[in-house]
Amino acid sequence: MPVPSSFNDISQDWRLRHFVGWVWYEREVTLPERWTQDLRTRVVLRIGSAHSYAIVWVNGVNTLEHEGGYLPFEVDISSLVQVGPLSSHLRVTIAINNTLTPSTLPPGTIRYMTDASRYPKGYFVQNTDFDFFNYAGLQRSVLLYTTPTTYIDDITVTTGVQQDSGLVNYQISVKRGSQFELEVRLLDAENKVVAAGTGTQGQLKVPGANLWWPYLMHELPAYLYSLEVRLTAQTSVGPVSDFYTLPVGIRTVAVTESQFLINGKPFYFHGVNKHEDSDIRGKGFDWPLLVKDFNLLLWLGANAFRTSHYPYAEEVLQMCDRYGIVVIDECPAVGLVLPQHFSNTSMNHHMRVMEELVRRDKNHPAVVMWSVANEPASSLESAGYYFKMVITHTKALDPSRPVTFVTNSNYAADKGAPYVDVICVNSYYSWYHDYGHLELIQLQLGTQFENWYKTYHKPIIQSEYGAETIVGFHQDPPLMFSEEYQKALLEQYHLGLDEKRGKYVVGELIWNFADFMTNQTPQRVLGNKKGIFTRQRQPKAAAFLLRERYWKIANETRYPHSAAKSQCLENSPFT
Ligand code: GCB
Repeated sequence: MPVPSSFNDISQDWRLRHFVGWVWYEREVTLPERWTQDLRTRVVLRIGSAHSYAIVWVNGVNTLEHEGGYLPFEVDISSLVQVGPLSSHLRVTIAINNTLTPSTLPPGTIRYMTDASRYPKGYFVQNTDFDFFNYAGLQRSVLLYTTPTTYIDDITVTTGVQQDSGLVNYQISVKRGSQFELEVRLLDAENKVVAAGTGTQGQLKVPGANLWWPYLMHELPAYLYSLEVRLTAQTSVGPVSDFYTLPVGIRTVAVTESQFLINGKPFYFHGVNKHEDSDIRGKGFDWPLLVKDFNLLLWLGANAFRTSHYPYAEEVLQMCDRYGIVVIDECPAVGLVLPQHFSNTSMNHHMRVMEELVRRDKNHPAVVMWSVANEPASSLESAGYYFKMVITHTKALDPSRPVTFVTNSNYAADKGAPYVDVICVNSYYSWYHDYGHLELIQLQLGTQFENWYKTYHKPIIQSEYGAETIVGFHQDPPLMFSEEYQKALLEQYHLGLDEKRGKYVVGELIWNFADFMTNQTPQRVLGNKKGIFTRQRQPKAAAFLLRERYWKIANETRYPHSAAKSQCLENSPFT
């Protein structure tokens, strides 16, 4: 089985595609001698993600268990590999179970079919309440790496702006040592040192700082400094040093009653929702696919996406930092629709997942907001306390970013909305309601926005809208599933959005960037086809429509950066 990849679509065996239960990965490797003989070296096994429950053995010794499929975990295996002169042989065994239960994220239910006249003995199905295929396996890289025995464990950076100076606050956690020194340097993009400090925490001041701006908002978007942290320490077996470089974007994020501000300027999200999904790989990480997706985002004039409906690979966020694509970072809480999904067990797990997510993604300037869930049954009584707790916990973990969850509940019934900073609302007018009646969209969208705004006085993002479209289906006048219908539906939504844009609607994210695989149901034709690109990343007609709109929005004078305007025009398809 290749790693990284989902296991489902690799073989010709249909049983593996639908398999629910334990799968086993095993790999033997030879470690460099220095790793096993130098006792100042710490050897770590890091798993980028294992969906969904994993147990890890190293040379047959049970070393680690982890719950949750979309975040990394690691274990110090030094004591297992530094056991003698011939210890360089290593066997890593990982058992993974993709079963989803009421307390996993996302949740699911195993249902045993007991009617012996219709099902064989022991027959069960995995039920879920989300609309993507539950791909599983080692979908991200598995790494072995080393650090010194006293090492830099974590760095937390937050940034601010004071007049024309950038402020970089850092906090460094060092583990397994008390006698150490830390030197910190901040380098600009030309590798010039612009500020320096020492110790585990401090503030660096950068006069005349280049701020990190989103794509199309400034002539020099996505400016990154690099923070170098150098540790020197004394250990019982001699001196060691550790070194780490962290890209840093200096920017601020704030939310008012009606605006989303980046560096104090109103920001309008014009972007997409994505999935980690492609032919053969499933949710397996793949660089060519990622770079292709970024080329499409830049082509489209998209400045943002939501990691619907789970945290994406770290490389994705690194690309966002580098290209100025703003991210709403979502945790895998999708399909919380039953009362038992709001239990204390679920809540504790949900909070742990948020801790892992914030720890992993907190330093990415591209991440401007956390989303703690997608379309939960937030009108249930228990959802109020649940979201109050999860959101409060997330804000305590990271006071520097707003927090939201994405709702499709009625504005008057939503028990979680009081706790979010931004209302993110999904609606499918003229698709799941009033099928085919495009003429109703503007009225219904206007009502939706007015209701939410008058109730909460918070900025609103249209976080999903769209239409299922089979590429190559044509009908004029437009009929559902044709490319013409997708275009016409988008046009009606855009008229409604333009009514409120610049007032309190601060963004629109199309559902979806590309077609993606789902469970088999009579409603899905080889998956969800609401992509503006096919699963193979070819444009449908709607992609061109959206491209025209996004570049127009970017070119509007609302962005008071004249340089950005000219840059947009240079790259824009309309010059
Ligand atoms: C939604 C969900 C998304 C689905 C989409 C659809 O509201 O958030 O996961 O895929 O609708 O196409 O039905």
